[in-house]
Amino acid sequence: MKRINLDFKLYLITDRKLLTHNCSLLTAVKEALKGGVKAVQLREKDMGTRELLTVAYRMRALTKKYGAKLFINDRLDIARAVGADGVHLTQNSIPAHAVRSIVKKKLSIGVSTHSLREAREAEKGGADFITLGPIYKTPSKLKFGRPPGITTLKNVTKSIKIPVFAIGGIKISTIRDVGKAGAYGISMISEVFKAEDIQGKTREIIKKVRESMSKEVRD
Ligand code: 3NM
Repeated sequence: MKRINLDFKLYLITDRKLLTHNCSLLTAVKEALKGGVKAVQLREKDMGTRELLTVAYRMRALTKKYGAKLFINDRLDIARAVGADGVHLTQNSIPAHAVRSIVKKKLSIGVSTHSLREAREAEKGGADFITLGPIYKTPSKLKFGRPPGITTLKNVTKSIKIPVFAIGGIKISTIRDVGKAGAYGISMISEVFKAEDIQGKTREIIKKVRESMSKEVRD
């Protein structure tokens, strides 16, 4: 059976548009890293390629300094150029199996999924982990209708072996519930980036994750 050992439980995703307290994306991520976050996904969908590459290089240097992993949303080319740890694929990206055939074991692959079918497909394609969501209502995903929610999360975590990160509207107050539903970890944007004290908030989230999610590494 496949050995799974991811050394992070909080998967922070960036969105510079959600920063409300007058700080830059890099400063915000630095605060989260100081608060203990160990995995960051650079996801700035509206950024042009050159600007994204520049930000990705800086993000690589910063995450390395704090011993954290860096994933790049969708862009395998940028992930390889900056020496990221992984690429995070969407349902419109090149599929996991095609990325795996290029990168072999050199890069980790995360995949965004929204149903059991997508989760199974990602696992079969060689993904190292998935996000599954939205679990709760979240403004950027309202256009997709009713979220798959906790029921789908339970179903997916029972059915696949790779780690599942719950995403979408996750708050400190709901970490316990997604943990009980079998999530390996959580993925967040606004709970971290909308905080006035990003470092303090990250610490609080990590403490809650430690208290309420399984530490197990599954074989
Ligand atoms: N992907 P917040 S939900 C980027 O369901 C993203 O795949 C989702 O932001 C999915 O933590 C989501 O602020 C938004 O709700 C997560």
